Amino acid sequence: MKTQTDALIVIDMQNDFCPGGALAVAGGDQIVAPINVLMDDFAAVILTQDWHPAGHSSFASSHPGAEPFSHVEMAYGPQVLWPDHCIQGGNGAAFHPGLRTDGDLILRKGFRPAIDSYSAFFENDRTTPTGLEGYLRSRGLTRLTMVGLATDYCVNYSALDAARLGFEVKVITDLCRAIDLGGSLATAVAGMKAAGVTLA
Ligand code: VGL
Ligand code: ZN
Repeated sequence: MKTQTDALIVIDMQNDFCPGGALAVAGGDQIVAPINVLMDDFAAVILTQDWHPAGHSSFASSHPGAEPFSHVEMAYGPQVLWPDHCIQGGNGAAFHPGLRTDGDLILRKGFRPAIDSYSAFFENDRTTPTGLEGYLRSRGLTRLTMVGLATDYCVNYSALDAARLGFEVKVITDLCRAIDLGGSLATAVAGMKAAGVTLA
């Protein structure tokens, strides 16, 4: 029986994060089929979608002379500069064509031009809310299982914020894939463990 307090949060399973995409995560497409199966086990399924306007401030192309994967200091703190990805309405922003999208909620994030949003809960200033916390609380969903892309960025930030907000959080690492930029995967795993996130 499905537990009415359990939600599955499927993070950023979009074309641009899969092989062939603008910010491809190795093996990103391999987790589509098992995630589809896992959806059947949950009372609530939430999908997130990275959703940037063209010229977004997290794109290296918006910073003259900057290379993709370099770092800059934004008003809200350090920010990695990414290749242009997940442009609103484009094919790169679309979900992987094999992914089930019959979940309960599709939450878009990263749509404010001046601020990136890795987490499904807060933008990268760690204070501007996306509204997901309110949705979960008003439905009584207190136990969250997270899967998707990428382990060390959007999954990691979402898990840390959820733990900080008092949700019970599990990340199924087999159903995530990482970008792993300069040791970011090891840092993310250690950080999630320290925050009390269960890694399964
Ligand atoms: C992500 C980098 C930039 C992610 C999104 O989904 O992990 N990473 N935008
Ligand atoms: Zn993004």
